[in-house]
Amino acid sequence: MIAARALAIVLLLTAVSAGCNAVVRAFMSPDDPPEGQRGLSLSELPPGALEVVARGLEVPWEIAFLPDGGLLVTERPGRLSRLPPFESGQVPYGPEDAETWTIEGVSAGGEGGLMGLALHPVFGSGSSGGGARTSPAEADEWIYLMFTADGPEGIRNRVVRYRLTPQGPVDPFRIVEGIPGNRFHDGGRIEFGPDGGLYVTTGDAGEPSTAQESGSLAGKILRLDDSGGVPPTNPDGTVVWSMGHRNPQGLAWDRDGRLWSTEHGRSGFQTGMDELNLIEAGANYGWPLIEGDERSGQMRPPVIHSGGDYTWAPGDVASVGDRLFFGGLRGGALYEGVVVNGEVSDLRAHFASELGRIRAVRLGPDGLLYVTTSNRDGRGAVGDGDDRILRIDPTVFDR
Ligand SMILES: [Ca+2]
Repeated sequence: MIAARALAIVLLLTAVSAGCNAVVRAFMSPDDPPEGQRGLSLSELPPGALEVVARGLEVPWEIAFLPDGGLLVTERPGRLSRLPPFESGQVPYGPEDAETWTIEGVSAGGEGGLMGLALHPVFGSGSSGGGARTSPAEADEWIYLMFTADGPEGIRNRVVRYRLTPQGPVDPFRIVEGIPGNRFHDGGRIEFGPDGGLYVTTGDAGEPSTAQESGSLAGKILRLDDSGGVPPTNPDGTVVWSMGHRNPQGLAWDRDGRLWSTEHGRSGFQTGMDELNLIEAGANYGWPLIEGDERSGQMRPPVIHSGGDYTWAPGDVASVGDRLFFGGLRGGALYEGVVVNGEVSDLRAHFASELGRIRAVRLGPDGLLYVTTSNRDGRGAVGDGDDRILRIDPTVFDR
């Protein structure tokens, strides 16, 4: 590992003299996973365990499953596409098989653009849900997108609700806007929790101190109702659910209902310290005051982190049984950890350096795990068919 780091530094210094773009490329190449964490490789999978669902995409950032078995996918440049249901063994879908809509107002640059996607919990049910949390009848058509927009105040991120009709998304309604944005650290994941709240991750937008400002929407995890209001059970009477985040990229609830979030640690000439956090209402996750195992006051350290010599640069996270799976962008792997009582053990890195950068990770209603590659985001090596949506039978990971 030390030799690998030394080599990386030599490559980096070589790249510095070769120009800025080369610096990024050398710096983003994946390291080998730490000793003892290497998981499965593609050659170990039984036939048919991994299938390519779609190819020829450009930075697919998030996917969602439609009631008819089809898929929605966002691409960061600003496109939303709908794919028909995928039959096992069929030819992968290409862009020509998708219905695609350009999302008005998206400004794509750096890490920003069209990012998160979520369906209302009653989407496609033909009802408003009933019970204590009734929604308007049209809620069964509501989808939500998070994207970067450029306006008079500069680059900002927003979450917009639409009605998804056969003709595409219509009636945009901004439910939260003015979230600080930048070429780096735009957060972007949105997800409805089991409590019906809409959770939103926001990055520090390159200004670390804002993560510690309770009045700023930067460096937070937000919780909203389905129209952008403040749920009465939020900790401080605002949309802020937790603070002190640098660039949280994933959200998932485990089978006990606990919320987990992946988060990028420091970058630049220092790397690593990427985090998997257990999110609790009103808690402070420390950025930029503490990282790794450091402690200070009531600030929460991550449950696990990558260490200072290895980088996950995590994408989204998904809960499958007693496992958490999360994607690695720079790490170039699908990570799997075992969850017991809020602790994570036995972390493994599957398919290390075999698929490239992995961003979206979702458990499908069919019990299969869907992931997207992100090799066309300017930081990866573009492989055959990239970017792709893949699905994997998670029982291959049973130990
Ligand atoms: Ca932290």
